[in-house]
Amino acid sequence: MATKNTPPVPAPGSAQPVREDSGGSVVLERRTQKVEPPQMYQVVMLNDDYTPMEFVVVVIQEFFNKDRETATQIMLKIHLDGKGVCGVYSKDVAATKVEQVSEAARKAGHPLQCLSEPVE
Ligand code: TYC
Repeated sequence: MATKNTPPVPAPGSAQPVREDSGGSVVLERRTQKVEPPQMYQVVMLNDDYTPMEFVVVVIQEFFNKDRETATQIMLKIHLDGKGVCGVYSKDVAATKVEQVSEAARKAGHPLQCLSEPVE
């Protein structure tokens, strides 16, 4: 098999510091690798006075994969508090959700707004 005797390729960022000890031998120093989890983004939907509740519920079900009960609870929270989180995603996915919601609202003629922001 072609891959059998190939030397292991170090993962990016995993190169170990190299030094020589007093005897002139090459020593690889042990290093604990730290990988930060990626920054996540929450998609926040804003309340307004014109978008129908039913439209918001359907949008939350469709684009945030929520069941009707959960979508209704999120919509009511937004209606009462002025805003609410519909989901938490990687940066690119969150941006896509914002675009999908904005496009659906624009097509339907509703002023529904949403945005994405870093979590914490
Ligand atoms: N406040 C709207 C109404 O009373 C309903 C609504 C809920 C609109 C959530 C936007 O993100 C929203 N028809």
